[in-house]
Amino acid sequence: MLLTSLNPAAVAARADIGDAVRIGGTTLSRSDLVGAATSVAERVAGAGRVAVLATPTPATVLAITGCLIAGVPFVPVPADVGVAEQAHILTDSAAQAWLGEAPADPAGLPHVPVRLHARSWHRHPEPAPQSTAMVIYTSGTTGPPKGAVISRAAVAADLDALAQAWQWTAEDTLVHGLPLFHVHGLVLGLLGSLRVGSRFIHTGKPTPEAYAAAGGTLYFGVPTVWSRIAADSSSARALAPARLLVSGSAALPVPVFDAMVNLTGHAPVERYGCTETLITVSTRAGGERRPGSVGLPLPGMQTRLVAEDGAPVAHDGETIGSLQVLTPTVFDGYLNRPDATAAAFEADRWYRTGDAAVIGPDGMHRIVGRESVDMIKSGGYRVGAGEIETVLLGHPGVAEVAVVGLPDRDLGQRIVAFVVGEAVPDELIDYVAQQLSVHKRPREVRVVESLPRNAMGKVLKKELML
Ligand code: MLC
Ligand code: AMP
Repeated sequence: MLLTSLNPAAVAARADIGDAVRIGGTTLSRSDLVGAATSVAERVAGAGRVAVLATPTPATVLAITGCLIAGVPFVPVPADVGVAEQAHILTDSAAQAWLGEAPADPAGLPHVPVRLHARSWHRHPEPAPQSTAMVIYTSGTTGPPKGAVISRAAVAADLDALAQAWQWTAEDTLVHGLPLFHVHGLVLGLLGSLRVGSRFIHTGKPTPEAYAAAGGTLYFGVPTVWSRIAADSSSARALAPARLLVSGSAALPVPVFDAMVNLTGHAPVERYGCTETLITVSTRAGGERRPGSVGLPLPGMQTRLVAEDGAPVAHDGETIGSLQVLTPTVFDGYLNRPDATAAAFEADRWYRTGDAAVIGPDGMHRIVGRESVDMIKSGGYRVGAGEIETVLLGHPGVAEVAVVGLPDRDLGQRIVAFVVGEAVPDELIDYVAQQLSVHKRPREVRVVESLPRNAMGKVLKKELML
């Protein structure tokens, strides 16, 4: 039977093995973590939903852990959030307060600080497995981000499957420097460590030097992080004593995979997933780690490929189809968006990932790319072109706009806006950074005379990507 507890029970059980969390220059022992987070739980118990400004700090870790203990759903808000995106997240989620770090603009909500030195040892009853753990806002192809409602049972099932696939135990020290407002850094990194009982070290920025100095056994990174490490041979060599290096959130380029093998002696494990389903496919610590492949479905999960007309696609290692998954880790729907939730599923409850993939006769999966040009992955961040276009169209100097992701060696894709109008490019980049999250700003704005359109007036984005 699945143990659904997301309390840091595993952490508490290992008081003998010292520190639990190192983040923002502070180390929390196992009793610091459990005592201070339980004290947070006392203060928030009974709240409907709270917002957590997810900066990589002890206050954020304690706020999140406290919510899990109390069974209060939390909404991680991007640390670099802008005004329009924050207003949308707060209104849509109906968060009642900020918990943990103080936002620059609380937007009228009360702020409940976390007391690092408070302690409580009260035992809270375990919340129902089907109850909501968190609501993570994630971009679609159009419109503002949608709140994916993720249950405690989904998180627990995913972490247990990953622990099995990666032979992840309480003896590990997990290191990463990723944001705590998305699945990778938050669910896998932080909540994974709490559930498995491993030490958790957050490096701040995920620089090659910081990864090299951390002395972990298990490292998580997006491909941009691994590619920067591969370009810094002395930092890469310092990772040789680690047990496992894991890449995900975007495709790991084969040359980066090869460079990591050469420099660290480790073939990276690559895994695939999304906010809505958590991680569903991975190569294994004890199995083949094939460059360019994300491996096999995790235990308890199924995948299939379908053609445009819905017909099954052969698992022949060549034919591309739309990837769908059936998994106990799937989300409960988008908050306030029954239309979008319904559109995300087939009638038989398989989730449409929006990714094109190939599956081999041996079951190994290769992700070919996104089906929509309007979903951009830059540095592992998922960014909807429509969201940026809407903001840019609100600027007085912009008459028409099309946002695309162009190939980029460092970031996978870089966000580029093609604009018709009088605006100054740098002003537009800053404008997006103020309104949305800073990481959603275009790297480049190209002012053009006109946008290529078809007879119906629709912008031909593929032409902009040539
Ligand atoms: C960036 N800079 C700019 C700019 N864009 N300056 C001017 N104009 C612009 N348009 C600046 C930055 O502020 C920074 O300055 C410097 O340039 C380098 O920026 P960068 O290239 O963005 O690098 P960095 O900030 O280091 O970010 C790279 C990164 C980051 C990899 C660390 O993208 C990242 O954290 N990605 C992780 C995303 C993630 O976790 N995704 C998981 C989603 S969950 P300065 O001064 O700061 O150096 C998911 C599920 C799954 O996908 O499968 O996991
Ligand atoms: P997000 O919802 O931010 O978690 O982004 C999910 C998307 O990231 C997926 O739908 C894929 O497009 C992409 N993705 C995640 N992991 C991988 C991977 N290993 N290879 C290729 N794409 C990936």
